[in-house]
Amino acid sequence: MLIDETIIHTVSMPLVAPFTTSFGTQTVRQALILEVHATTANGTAVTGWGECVAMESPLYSSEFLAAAKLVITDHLLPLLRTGGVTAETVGHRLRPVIGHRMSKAAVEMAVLDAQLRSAGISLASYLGAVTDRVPAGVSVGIQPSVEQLLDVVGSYLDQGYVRIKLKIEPGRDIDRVRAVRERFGDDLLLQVDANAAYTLVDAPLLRRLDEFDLLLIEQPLGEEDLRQHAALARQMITPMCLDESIVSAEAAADAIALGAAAVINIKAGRVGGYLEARRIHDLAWANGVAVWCGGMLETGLGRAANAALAALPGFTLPGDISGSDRFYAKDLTEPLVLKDGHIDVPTGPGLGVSPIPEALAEFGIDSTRVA
Ligand code: SMG
Ligand code: MG
Repeated sequence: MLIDETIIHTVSMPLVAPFTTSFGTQTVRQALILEVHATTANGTAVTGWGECVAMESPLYSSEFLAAAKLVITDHLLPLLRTGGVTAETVGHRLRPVIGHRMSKAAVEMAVLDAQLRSAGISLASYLGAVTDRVPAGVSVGIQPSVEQLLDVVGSYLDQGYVRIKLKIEPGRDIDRVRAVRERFGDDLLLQVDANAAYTLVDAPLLRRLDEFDLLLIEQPLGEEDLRQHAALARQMITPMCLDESIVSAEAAADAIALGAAAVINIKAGRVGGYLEARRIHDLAWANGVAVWCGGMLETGLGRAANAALAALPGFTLPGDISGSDRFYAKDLTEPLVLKDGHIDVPTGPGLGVSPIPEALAEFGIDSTRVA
């Protein structure tokens, strides 16, 4: 496939409610949407879509939207300009650029989508999906009060979500978890995510979470603190899960070897693409480490791709794969809908969904053409 041109759309999508984590509050999701126009070996024109999960500010990780756009335009797309490109070789072609995995993931996603659309294969079957629907968990932001938290959790449970993830931070942790456990009972699948808000000095505090029978604790310590996560894991009963720290299959291998991760949150964007995400799935599977699919407030494009990934056999825990309406009153694509606590895995070629032109026009704030 030859890439003819790429259009980088910046979209700004209002959230249905503010989303607060230990690093800040978001009311709008700005995202980069890549539209790749290519020509296949037999001369057919094909379009592929990719989504970059970088946030507006470098708070979740070092990557951020403005830098991602620059890297994609000036450093990644030029590496794909000469000769034919396949999805399987994009990662290798982009290797000279260090880091910038979210940007690389978006480019690979668009090429993969184009390739699969032209071949008439769904992303799910390409990746090796073994199920046609995936259980949906929901990530609940830090709420102003315990009462509000209980209301919000209750309404998600009423909608049918099968697992609740509570965002926590120092001062809004033990009491929040206790209140949710007491109100909704011992059968509720419950886990917490700290987004790196603690240090190893907090081990005695974090150990108090053990009494609440959580599925896991996600990324309590810093991105680079693999060894410290291993030390904390030895002091806790609650299974240790890593998110921010797992930036590649190599990082996953190190984390597993060190005993820093009993569970891994896989996000294709964070690790450089869906192919690396599948490699981490395979590695974890072979090591008896459970994985689940994380979320980055994706539009329908990334959400559809995540549902395909989560349909692989090693994804034994419910993911942060909520319905489109958990974040957006109106999605960029046809919405993904929660049905009986599950999200259907798209079956159409490629991602199986595309941006609706009117929605792209409505939410788009910039379009840059890169030849
Ligand atoms: O897409 O459902 C979603 C969001 C899930 O909590 C979520 N993501 O650390 O796992 C995480 C966060 C990262 C984004 S927070 C702005
Ligand atoms: Mg997380």
